[in-house]
Amino acid sequence: MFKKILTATAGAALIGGLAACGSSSSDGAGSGGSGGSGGSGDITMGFSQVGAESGWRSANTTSVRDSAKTDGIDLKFSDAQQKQENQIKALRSYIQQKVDVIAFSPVVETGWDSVLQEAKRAKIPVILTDRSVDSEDDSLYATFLGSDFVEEGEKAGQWLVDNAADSDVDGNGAINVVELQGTTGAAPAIDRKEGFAETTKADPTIKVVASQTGDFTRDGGKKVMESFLKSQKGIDVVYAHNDDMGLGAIEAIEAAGKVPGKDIKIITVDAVKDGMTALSEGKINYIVECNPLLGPQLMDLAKKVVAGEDVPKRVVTEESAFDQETAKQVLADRQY
Ligand code: GYE
Repeated sequence: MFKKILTATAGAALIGGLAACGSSSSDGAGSGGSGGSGGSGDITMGFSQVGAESGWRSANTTSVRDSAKTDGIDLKFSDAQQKQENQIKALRSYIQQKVDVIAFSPVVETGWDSVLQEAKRAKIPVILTDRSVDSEDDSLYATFLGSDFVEEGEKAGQWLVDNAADSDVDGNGAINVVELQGTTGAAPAIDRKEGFAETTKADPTIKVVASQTGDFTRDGGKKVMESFLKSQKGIDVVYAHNDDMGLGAIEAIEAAGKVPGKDIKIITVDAVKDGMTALSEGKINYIVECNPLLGPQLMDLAKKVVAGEDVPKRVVTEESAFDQETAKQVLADRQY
């Protein structure tokens, strides 16, 4: 183990310059003398982020960067701009650089086995952060830290079942839902769809009449909602897989002369500040929380994994959900 740390530290020192090319950047966290329990530069982590598509993602990136600094972990950070090929490139470069540990948030669920096998052969442990992979071989990663997205979808669906009477806005006995899906093939898009569909089965008047991806972005949500407003009659509810797409939908609904939260009910996931503000203003009706502040737990797991300690294969983050009243109460203290 000791030998491995020595080799990796030497490797890390060499890489400083290399990492500056492409979309990668070396934060130099830990090398600036910011201190931390483990001392500067003991552990080098290569982190491949999905992108900067949403408020959630920005808060997640800040949390990872800040926690690395606090813990004295040397962070190599790269932004994949929501493209799997960029993430695979980043992972290969981290393997080449012989980092001590790789963490990444896989943009989609499938297609990771070969690059993860390369990391395994190089004896570099991998931590899945936020999103998981769909692989038969769970020896390809040390642990998965993140939310239970199926449960989030279930909470969203349960709110609709519980508020069905109010949600049949046009009172015609059918609750027509349009769904704004996250990135196609991404774990949170697949699971939030599934959880919602399962739970809303309990009420046969609830029907998802259209479902399309808005790629987790505000602009994507707006565009898809504009087209739904043209193609669908009698939309009662929008279920958006994240706040940003819900916020985009609000713009489209207002532009069409309707009142979001009243003429069309809106349910979203994340609970970032902009979403919570819209909820407290009555433009969104319900938000299921998804916590982006994974940095401290990630660094903790990384230290254990590098030290060869056992860690649980799955670490689930704790979350709640908010209606318009509770949003007003917590908004002032919201960090992100
Ligand atoms: O909900 C969304 C982001 O993977 C949980 O990704 C994350 C999701 C989050 O773009 O806003």
